[in-house]
Amino acid sequence: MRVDVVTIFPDYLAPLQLSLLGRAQRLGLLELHVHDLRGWTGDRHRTVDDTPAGGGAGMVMLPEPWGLALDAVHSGEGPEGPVGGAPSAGRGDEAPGAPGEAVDERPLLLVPSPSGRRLDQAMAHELALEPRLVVACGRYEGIDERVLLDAAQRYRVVPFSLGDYVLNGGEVAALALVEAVGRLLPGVVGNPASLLEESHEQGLLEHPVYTRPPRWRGLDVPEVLLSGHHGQVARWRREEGLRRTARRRPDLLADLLAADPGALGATDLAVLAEEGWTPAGRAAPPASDG
Ligand code: JDH
Repeated sequence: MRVDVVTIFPDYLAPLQLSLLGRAQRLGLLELHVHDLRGWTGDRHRTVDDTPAGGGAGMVMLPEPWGLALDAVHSGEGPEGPVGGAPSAGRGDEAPGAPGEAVDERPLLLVPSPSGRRLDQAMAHELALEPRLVVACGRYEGIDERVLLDAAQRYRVVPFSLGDYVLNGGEVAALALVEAVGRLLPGVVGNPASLLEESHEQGLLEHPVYTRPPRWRGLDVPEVLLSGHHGQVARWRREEGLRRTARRRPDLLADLLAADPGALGATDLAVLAEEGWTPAGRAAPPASDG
């Protein structure tokens, strides 16, 4: 997969050279290009912002540098010309769509925005199937809206949000997106089976984890984990994941049942009832001693 990121703070993306994603790039599994938007300015001060139309506080990013940047990146260029191999829409060997159905080959343009669609694991999986992603990181009060309207002629434009809190710009969201998508690319994570066991893949939070020593500061590793009974370990983990989800993220349980009404068995529901969670979302009646 090729990913291009356009930002006024290219150094913000430097951590993507570390660890797993750095290795993925050295192996050629991920090709990442980070571009400085100011390379597409024409004035002495390399201006990228101006006052908002209609007035108000803050500044808005100018359309002209963004228009030039997205044109150039679309054709595989940086501010100084070509970078990497010329991007194709794909490898040319993708499975075709339904006969007669047009396949939209425009690359995705992902735009971090406080008002975008919330990034989740399902979206990360969809993005991991793409041959090419472009991420446009805004700052200040955001990018002039006409940039996204114009870009829609050559890109599939997808505004996305990291979550319901305010950031100063799109760079942290770009980092999170590239990491979440990059680790799903074939060969990036050593054991692909481990990906499927993760939190947000099963629709539940994960069980707690422990290592050595078996007793630390008076705290013991749960005995079942030292028992060697794989079946009991699996049951304990499922139960702990369910309890955590009921306590911390009951919204995930509702989503899980909406997507798959059979996802929770009778044993699961009994555990959840102990935590005060019932399928209708109503609190279970308090345990009585009568
Ligand atoms: C991209 C600029 C800063 C902050 C709205 C309305 C003041 C506008 N999950 C996420 N949170 N924030 C972002 C994100 C923030 C960004 C940019 C993404 C580009 N910013 C910014 C707040 C507003 N706010 C009220 N006004 C008085 C502005 C821009 C994000 C993601 N992904």
